[in-house]
Amino acid sequence: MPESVSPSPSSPLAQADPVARPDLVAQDAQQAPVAFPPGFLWGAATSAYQIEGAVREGGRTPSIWDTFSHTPGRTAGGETGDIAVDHYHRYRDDVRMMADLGLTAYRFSVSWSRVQPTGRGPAVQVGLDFYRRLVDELLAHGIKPAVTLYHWDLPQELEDAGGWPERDTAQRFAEYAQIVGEALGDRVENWITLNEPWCSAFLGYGSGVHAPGRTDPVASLRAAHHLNLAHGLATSALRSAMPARNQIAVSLNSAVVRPLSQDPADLAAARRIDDLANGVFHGPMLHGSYPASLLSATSSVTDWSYVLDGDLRTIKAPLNALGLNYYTPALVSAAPGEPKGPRADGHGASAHSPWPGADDVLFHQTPGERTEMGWTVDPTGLYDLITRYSREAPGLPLYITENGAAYDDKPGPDGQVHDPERIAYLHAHLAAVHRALADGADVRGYYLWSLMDNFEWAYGYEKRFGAVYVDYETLERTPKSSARWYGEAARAGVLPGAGSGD
Ligand code: IFM
Repeated sequence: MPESVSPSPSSPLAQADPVARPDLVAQDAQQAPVAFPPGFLWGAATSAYQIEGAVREGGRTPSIWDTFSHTPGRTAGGETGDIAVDHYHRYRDDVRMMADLGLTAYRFSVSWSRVQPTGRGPAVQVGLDFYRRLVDELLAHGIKPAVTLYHWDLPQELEDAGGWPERDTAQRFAEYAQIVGEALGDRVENWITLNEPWCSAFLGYGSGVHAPGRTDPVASLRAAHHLNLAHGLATSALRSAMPARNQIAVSLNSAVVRPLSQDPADLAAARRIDDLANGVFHGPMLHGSYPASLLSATSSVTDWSYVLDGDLRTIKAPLNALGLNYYTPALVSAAPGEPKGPRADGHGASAHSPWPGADDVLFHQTPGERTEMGWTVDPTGLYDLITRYSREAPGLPLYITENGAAYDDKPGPDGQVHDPERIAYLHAHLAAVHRALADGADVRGYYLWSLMDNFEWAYGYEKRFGAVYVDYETLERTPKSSARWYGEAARAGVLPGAGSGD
């Protein structure tokens, strides 16, 4: 690796560096009201393959998720995103619903193969027109759009050419970013290059529970590097294609990794997972280097020779903001000599690990209440994550670009969907955001995952993350009580009590 390699200053155990906001602290101390700063964005998020459907319309070609979901045994019940929740045809009603609820922001992703079917060459205008219309509709309803360029749906043609383990895919992504930036940059200010590149690299090419379903640890690390490179190249391409006022960010599912004990072996295990979950992305993106501890821990897997001269400078292209996606913390310990096998790391069962070079780390279930995903509800993790990145990237505004919970929601006898657990979840996590704000963090907005129930990847439609219930027979949308509760918060900029709204 030609460029200098220095350890990332991150530590999973480090403390915040607050510049306290007495106005917000005082409100917390009195227990009410929990008020957010003016201009704070109250959004919801979705992604193209999870909601659009219309997979064969307008010249769109298959992405890796079309191929994967159509492969027997890959998704629960063999479910696919062919129809999803038909947002492609219903987007006008969906936008009106968001406006009626009171949302001020909406984060969606662009389907690469709808815009550039072969993953290279000229754009298909029909594909771009769909997103132009969607953005116009959002703006007409006073909702601020945030565009994610890549939420896991690589055009299949690019996977056939080698996918993310191949360097050329990063160049192709920059070309695609330029196309979308030119098409939407005049009306969309908030941009996100990649969503959760950890999942693309390590679930897609390591454990294989996500598309394209490959299980090769070397490929997963190559993919991680080329996703980083794609982010850096795309950031520069977007800057050249769009007005300077636009904000460019990336959404990381940065893990909150906690050691089971203070035993040095457990601390080292936590460090290893922290490097593979976080440092592998924020190291080069924020600091221009891969953590030295990551390079040494993975040296038996790869020599990192695919990191070429100049790559780290490219990847460190300046950002305007950082997106954090948070669901649950990870609890780990050392397990020397532990045989390889399926792991309870919260990312699906596979005989193959998504953690290259960390086969001797054990994941434990954190105690406490759990969601339908089996993920422990722990809002302190969100506070820790925000304060960590406030220190890790001082001066960089933060957005919570995903946070939410799946529950087994069903309409009650009154036809309404009552989801008090989700209200409690949202209340607790927004209160954690508020506490971080009061302690000096610069959080500019929160996007609930997800606007409506949708295709939850390998879990098919069985996990419902939506604030809006979708009847999968009729595709009718019914706002759950959490949607009304969240809309009330958005309108007032103040959290209603967790007990209200239901
Ligand atoms: O549904 C996903 C989303 O696509 C990415 N982040 C996590 C969500 C819940 O699993």
